[in-house]
Amino acid sequence: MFKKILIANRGEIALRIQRACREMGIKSVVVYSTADRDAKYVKLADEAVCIGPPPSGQSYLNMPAIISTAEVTDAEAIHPGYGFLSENADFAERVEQSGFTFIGPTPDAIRLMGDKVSAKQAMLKAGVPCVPGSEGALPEDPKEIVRIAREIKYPVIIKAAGGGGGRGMRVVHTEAALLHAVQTTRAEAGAAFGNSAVYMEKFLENPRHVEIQVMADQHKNAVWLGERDCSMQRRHQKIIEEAPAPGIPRRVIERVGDRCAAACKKIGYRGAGTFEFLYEGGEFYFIEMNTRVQVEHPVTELVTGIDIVQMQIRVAANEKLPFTQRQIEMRGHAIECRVNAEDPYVFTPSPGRITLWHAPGGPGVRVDSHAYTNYYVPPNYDSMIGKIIVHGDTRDQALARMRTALSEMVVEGIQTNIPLHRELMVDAKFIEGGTSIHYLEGWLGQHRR
Ligand code: MV4
Repeated sequence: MFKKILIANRGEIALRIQRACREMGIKSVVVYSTADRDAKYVKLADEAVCIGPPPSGQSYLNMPAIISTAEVTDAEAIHPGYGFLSENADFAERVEQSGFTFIGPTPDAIRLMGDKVSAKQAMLKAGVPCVPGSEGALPEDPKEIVRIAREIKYPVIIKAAGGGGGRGMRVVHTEAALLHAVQTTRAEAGAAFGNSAVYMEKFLENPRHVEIQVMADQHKNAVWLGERDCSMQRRHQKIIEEAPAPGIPRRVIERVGDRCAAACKKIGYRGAGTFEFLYEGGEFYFIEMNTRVQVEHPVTELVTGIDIVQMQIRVAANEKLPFTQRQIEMRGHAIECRVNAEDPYVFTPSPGRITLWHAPGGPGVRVDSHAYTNYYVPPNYDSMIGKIIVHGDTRDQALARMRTALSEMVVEGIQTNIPLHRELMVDAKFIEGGTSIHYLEGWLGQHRR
């Protein structure tokens, strides 16, 4: 096992990784920007090295600064967390070429999944159900493009191969609008991602977003750790996630989960990963794969009892997965609310000094946050300052525990989205379960103030 790991991230996930290291007897090095110098996890780290000014480009995205910090501190491995460099294949490659272990998949696997066209082709080949669409990237010939759309039937969606996470997409309802949409999406994709390849899919009008967590070692073992429903989102930012996904028959999930694990084996995947699906009309349709640990991983940890971050470290150190698929048991229900420093209804960021922070507790309540009373939320990064995660024997118990937790939570000095969470936890449709990816935006329109 590693003796020392460098954490190339900030905020709650830096603290989360640090906790995993400490529990495993591994020393941790954190790198930080001057905006994060007072963060608690920086003080708690075995070693902390300032790598630059607040802008991410000069700190958390600065590959030479991070790799040279690993060199001078004698770290053996680098955990990239989520966001920043976590899905950057060139970074993973440079980490390994410098003699360190990248805690994540191989650069090849990151690259395969980073290109959404090659990702979909690989998944189709591995037997994972995908959204009906073009075979690979769209050709140049306008007649061919029109033919493909007629075959798929309108509405269709044009997506950039280099996009993902909601960037570079355009919905097309009629043949009249098709070629212009393809041209515009191509041009935007070329400018934004340096790759103007686009592909076409049937546009699913009212799906849920359900994802499968996988974990693979370097000894040809791969398992899936259940699903998460992440449909409650606004502008591609998830705010509530839960496991299991309400109302989906177990056999349907098991079939797709087994496909995901088999696909991991087939492509030689290692580490943690997430297969993103749209779920509509009782069917799963693969859209993208994320090759990192995700913000919402704790809901899976609470229902499986498996520490995903520790497992990432173990498989990176070449250990075998300590369980088989049959040994994985899902118990109860977990819900996560992301706490953002923002106006709860207008969503403008609300950085600044937290004058009072009181986190909830009690049975089945977990809070993952680097915040505390007197913590200053810097304006330079994502507005998420923590997560409240609850577990219960049933979804009803989890909901009740989340309501209780939210009622205890106190954050003063800045605005947060906690009032929004309190309202959603008593919303009849959310309580019923199974709302689509469009529900929250519709709800916000109805509850405008
Ligand atoms: C789609 C779709 C409907 N049909 N693909 C948006 C993010 C990216 N990961 C894929 N996305 C979508 N792809 C087809 N064929 C609708 C979305 C989508 C979405 C997906 C997941 C979560 C939130 C979303 C919000 C808007 C659109």
